[in-house]
Amino acid sequence: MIQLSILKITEYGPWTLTLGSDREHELQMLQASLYKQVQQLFSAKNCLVFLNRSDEFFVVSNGLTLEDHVEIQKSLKKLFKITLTISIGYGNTPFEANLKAYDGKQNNVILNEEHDIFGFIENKFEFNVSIMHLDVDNLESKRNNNSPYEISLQIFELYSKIGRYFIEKNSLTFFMGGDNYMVVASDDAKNSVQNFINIIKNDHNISLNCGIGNAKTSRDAVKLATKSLDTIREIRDSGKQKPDVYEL
Ligand SMILES: Nc1nc2c(ncn2[C@@H]2O[C@H](COP(=O)(O)OP(=O)(O)OP(=O)(O)O)[C@@H](O)[C@H]2O)c(=O)[nH]1
Ligand SMILES: [Mg+2]
Repeated sequence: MIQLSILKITEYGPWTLTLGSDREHELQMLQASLYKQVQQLFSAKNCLVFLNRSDEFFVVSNGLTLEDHVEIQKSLKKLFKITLTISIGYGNTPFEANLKAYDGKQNNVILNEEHDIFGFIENKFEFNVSIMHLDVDNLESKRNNNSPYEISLQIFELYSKIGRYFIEKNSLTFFMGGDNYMVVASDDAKNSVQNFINIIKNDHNISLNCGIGNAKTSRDAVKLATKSLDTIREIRDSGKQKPDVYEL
């Protein structure tokens, strides 16, 4: 079982209009500092935040109680003019947890009215999470023949392919910057990642490496996924035949 918390800026659209049209720089600075604070508050509680769109964040919040969420809301309220709405859900797969959180918000299932928290929390289950850290093998070599902008375009096209493939496996993909992607993965996703890597290699001539981490909390799972990825690099750099996938 996995628990997911989705944070979204409350009534952001109408609020942005109040800044007038010379607002884009202000919005970019606000979004960057908001992301920093949200990551800081949740990582202190052993979670990792995935930046979805800049006004929305997904957190694998295994182990966090309603009280933890209230505490984070109080901290954010002190720091920012805007406020956030939180929807919490759980499920057997990451995508199901996302649907449950969405359902809680749509149907106005209130967990804490004062702090804008909706959805469902259940502590009777055992919570686990699997993270797949995918990274392009030797992206640096592509720079010889491609300009920065062209590489970026390829990276975003790949993001879309990873997202589309793994939503079919009830999993959620996030772009982490550079050539890094993380999939909050179901068992089905983990079992099919080698097949996905083969498809991308054959169709697009891009080699991917995938480190997998499993743990109770998302921060631990991400740590293990990145460690797995680094292990693939170490095997490769020692001159041995590298695996495409490594799991801890
Ligand atoms: N989010 C995130 N970004 C990273 C990480 N490591 C590297 N990056 C980013 O990814 C870019 C590419 O770095 P690498 O993937 O190490 O370069 P590479 O040439 O592909 O080398 P290999 O992946 O070892 O084959 C860097 O410039 C960083 O922007 C990481 O752990 N997390
Ligand atoms: Mg790389």
